[in-house]
Amino acid sequence: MPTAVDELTSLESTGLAELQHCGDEASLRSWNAKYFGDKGAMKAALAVIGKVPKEERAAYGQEANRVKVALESAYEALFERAKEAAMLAGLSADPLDVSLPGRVVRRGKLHPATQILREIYAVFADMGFQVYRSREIESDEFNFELLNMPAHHPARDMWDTFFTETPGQVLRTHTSPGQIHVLREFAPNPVRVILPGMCYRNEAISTRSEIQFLQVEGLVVGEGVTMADLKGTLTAFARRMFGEERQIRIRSSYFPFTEPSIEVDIDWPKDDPNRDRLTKGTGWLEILGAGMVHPNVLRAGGYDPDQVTGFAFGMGPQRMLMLKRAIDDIRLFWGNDLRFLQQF
Ligand code: FA5
Repeated sequence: MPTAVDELTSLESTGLAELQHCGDEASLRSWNAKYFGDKGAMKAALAVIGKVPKEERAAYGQEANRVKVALESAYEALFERAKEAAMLAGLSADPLDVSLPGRVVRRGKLHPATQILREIYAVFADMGFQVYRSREIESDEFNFELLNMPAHHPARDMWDTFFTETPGQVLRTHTSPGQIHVLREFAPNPVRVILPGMCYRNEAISTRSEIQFLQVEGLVVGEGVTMADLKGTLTAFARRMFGEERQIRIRSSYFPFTEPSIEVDIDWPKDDPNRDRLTKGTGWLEILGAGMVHPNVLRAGGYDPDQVTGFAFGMGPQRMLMLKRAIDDIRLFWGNDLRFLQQF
């Protein structure tokens, strides 16, 4: 009469013999289910260990483990071999020509407007400015009134505005209302921030003006801030942005929220044939408006104009990229023409 251990040994030899007959992956898998599945023979052999007579139990346990490992490793070796054979058969049936050039995966790029914004952030970051974001839908109060432009003020004509269906809510016409948000948040501490973002105006669309465009506002407030600081900051900025060889022109101007006010122009590249058309024959393109923060604006922001002064500016990053790269039409920015975008 065979002992329980003998039965294990014969399980091993039947198992190995059957394995030799498995020619492909499918038959190997069903062999595996037969021996190692939930109701498999090996599982059953391990489950009865408790019923084996005590004196045989240790030997049975040892033998069961040996048989299990032997069957498993024989199976795995054959399975690997079958997989490799299947892959080689597939390759010779459907050959892969490794000498064919691969398909180029084009890398995505940042939009030129984002690239110029980041250049601007880098220059101002070096001068100690923080980036502050504020909303694109503003109240009439923030867009105009708190910036020293009451309802009747003729200066409102400079910004032909898109109104929303909610009374008193407008698409901001410039980033300047952000000044009030910053002042109210920082008062009474010193301020040195830039505020980038999208602005909207009901403009006659042209090569230099869009109805939707970016601005970067700047605001510095503290004790003893002067016009000289403003000119120094803007000149240093323009030198880094455009290089030493480009010319900067500062003109006096008017904004209700600054006093005095200035505008800054940069000379269009002299060798560009579009120079006259884009600069209306002047050779200059305006990039920003600026000035010393009006006392009424400081008051609206919670500061005492007898204690602190400040300067502010609002620049057009798209105009700056036009000047840097002689781009002849601002409409190219949002036109989604890849032939334009891929050049950056
Ligand atoms: C203003 O918007 C003022 N808020 C600027 C300012 C800020 C003055 C703080 C004083 C203190 P202006 O409308 O000139 O000013 O616009 C400023 C800049 O935004 C322009 O120089 C130009 O570069 C850009 N810009 C204005 N309108 C457009 C437009 N329609 N399309 C593209 N860029 C524009």
